Amino acid sequence: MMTRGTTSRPAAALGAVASAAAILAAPMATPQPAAAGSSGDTQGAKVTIHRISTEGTGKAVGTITLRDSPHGLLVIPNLKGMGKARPHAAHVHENGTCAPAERDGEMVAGAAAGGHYDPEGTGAYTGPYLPGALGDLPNLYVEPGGRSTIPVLAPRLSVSDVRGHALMIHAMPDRYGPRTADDGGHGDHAHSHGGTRAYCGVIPEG
Ligand SMILES: [Cu+2]
Repeated sequence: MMTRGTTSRPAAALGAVASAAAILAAPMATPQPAAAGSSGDTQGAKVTIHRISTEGTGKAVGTITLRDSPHGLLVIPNLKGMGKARPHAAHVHENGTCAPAERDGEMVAGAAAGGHYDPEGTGAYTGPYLPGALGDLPNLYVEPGGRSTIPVLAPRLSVSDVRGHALMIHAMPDRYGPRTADDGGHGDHAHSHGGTRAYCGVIPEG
C-alpha cells in the first residue's frame, strides 16, 4: 500500500519534466518573428562561405544559415577545413563583397567589404551585447578537426538587417576591446578584432 504512494510521485515528476520539455521545444519548432523590431523573415538566409586572400575568393568551406528567433539573429555555421580548434572573430561588414582592396599601397584580403556594419555610426566595437556596431557577432568556435557547427546568437540583429552585407570570419578571436591608434581601420593590425580577414560570404538579398 505504501509503495503505491511512493511510486506515483516519481511518475508525476516525470510527467512534469516531459511537459516542460514539450513547452521548451514548442517555440523552436516554428520560426518566430524577431524581437528586434523586424517583421520577421521566416525564410532566413543561407550564406556560402569562402576562403579569401589577397588574390580574391577561394574555395568554399561550407555555409552559415541565418535565422530570426525571438531572442535575435541565430548564426548557424556548417563549416569544415577551418584549421585548428580556436575561436574566430565573426562580423557583418558594411559592403556586400569579399574582394581584396588596396590599403596603404598593399593588397588586403576582404578589404572591399569595408568596416563593421554600424548603421548608427557608433565607431564602438564592443561586441554583440553592448551598444556599438551592430555587425559585431559572437566569435565562432572551430572544433578539433576543423569543423564549426555550434550556433551563436546576435541579440540586436535580424535577418532583414544584414541582407546584402558581407559575413566575415577572421583568423583570430575578437576580444571586443578598444582599438589602438595604429589599427588602421580594421586591417591586419586590428588583432583585438580578429586580425586577418580569412573567410567571407555575401548574405543574399531576399
Ligand atoms: Cu570583421
